[in-house]
Amino acid sequence: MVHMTDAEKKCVTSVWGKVDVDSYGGETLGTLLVVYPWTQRFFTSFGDLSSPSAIMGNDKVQAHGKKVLHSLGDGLQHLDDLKGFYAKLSELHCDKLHVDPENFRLLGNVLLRVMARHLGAEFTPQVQAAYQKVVAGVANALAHKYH
Ligand code: HEG
Repeated sequence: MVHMTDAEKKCVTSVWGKVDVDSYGGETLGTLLVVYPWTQRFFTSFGDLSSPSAIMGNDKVQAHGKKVLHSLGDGLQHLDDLKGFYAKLSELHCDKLHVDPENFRLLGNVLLRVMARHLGAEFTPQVQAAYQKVVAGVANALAHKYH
């Protein structure tokens, strides 16, 4: 469980209102695949991932990034029970997808950089601190069912 003050939770919710989930989602997943190329192995069915521009312009990457970021956004309503909220997804990523949980942490940190790039001065250290807790909590929850 993540330990967040009420002020941090409010901050997270209000800043999320400024996030363009559809567009940051694709940018986040695309950046993950470019910066940490070994993560591409999970997406071999997505077609052309042969260069940064191919990856960033790949419709399946964009669509999947959206899905992932919407799921993370839904998790913001369950900060007191992230493990419960992500239990089924954790099982899926472990048993069916075999995604190394380290990748959840990488994706969380890429998301923070994408948010910083778009939100500029609004992404204060305080906001970043609150979101750092969120992405760590989500990554822990997604790793929770691994065995
Ligand atoms: Mg995962 C599927 C959420 C990180 C690889 N991911 C999914 C799905 C969701 C999701 C909601 C669809 C599940 C379904 O079809 O029922 N993923 C999710 C979150 C996060 C995450 C919330 C982290 C915050 N995923 C993640 C990472 C990788 C990955 C880091 C690999 C580097 N996810 C992955 C793959 C699939 C999903 C390969 C199946 C994609 C497909 O074939 O459609």
